[in-house]
Amino acid sequence: MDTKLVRAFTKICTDGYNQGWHERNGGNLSYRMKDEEVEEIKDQLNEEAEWLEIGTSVPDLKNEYFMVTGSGKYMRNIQLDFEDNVAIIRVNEDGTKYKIVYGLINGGRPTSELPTHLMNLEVLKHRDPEMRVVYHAHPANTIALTFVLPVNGVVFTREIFEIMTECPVVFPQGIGVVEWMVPGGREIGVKTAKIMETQNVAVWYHHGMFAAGHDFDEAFGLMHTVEKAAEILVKVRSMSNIKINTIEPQGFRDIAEAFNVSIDEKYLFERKTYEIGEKPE
Ligand code: 2HA
Ligand code: ZN
Repeated sequence: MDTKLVRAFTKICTDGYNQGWHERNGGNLSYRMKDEEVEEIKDQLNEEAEWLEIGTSVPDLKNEYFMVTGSGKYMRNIQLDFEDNVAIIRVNEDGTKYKIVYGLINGGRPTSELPTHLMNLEVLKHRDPEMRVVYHAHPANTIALTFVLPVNGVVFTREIFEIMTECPVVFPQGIGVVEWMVPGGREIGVKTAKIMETQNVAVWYHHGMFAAGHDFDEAFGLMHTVEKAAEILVKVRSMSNIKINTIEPQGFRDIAEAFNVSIDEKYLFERKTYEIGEKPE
């Protein structure tokens, strides 16, 4: 299969691998397909495939088609063999089952994080029908921060916002966090989808990150921006736990006005010192 969508899906997988975010089979990707994209390849889809349990229910995604990476598959191999590593699935009439209508030609199942991907895509569709991409990766600096920052989305967001001026412009809604949990099931999917009701990025403690977007560029760009800021914060904290200069709360209000974005005041708490990871009063 060689369509514009296949090429764009493949590119983000390769780009993420080249960033070092996809060791072995780490990370996964899903995309809610447009009607015209399904139409384009309709004659290649096997609608006779068996129905399988999703493990959760996503009624508002009924009958829709998704392009998803395969469980245990390596992101670095997608550019070599798309049909072996990626699936197109269709969700059934009540949103509890799916069937593999294309791909995974040598067997296998969609990503182990399928419940999280579909629950996120459902919530994102409610927010904005054109939000179509959910991307999961294991970027090292973001994961490193989860060992030194409290499990607190406000603190995590403020630290990342302060470290690079671009951050509150790119994701003014901030970052949601999920405490360490066993991955792959419904429970972690529910927590992540709750975050995606209002935010585009969720950090899983000691595991990785989920980023959402209208398209692959947006989801990749968001992951890249958070991870770049996390890298700088790791460097700063490696030198000292105290910042002697930083962006002050009023600076963020000025950014919000200049770039016409809305930054929640909860992120703009006053701090007594510039100790990294300090919690608000
Ligand atoms: O695909 O990243 O979270 C492997 C994972 C599971
Ligand atoms: Zn993972």
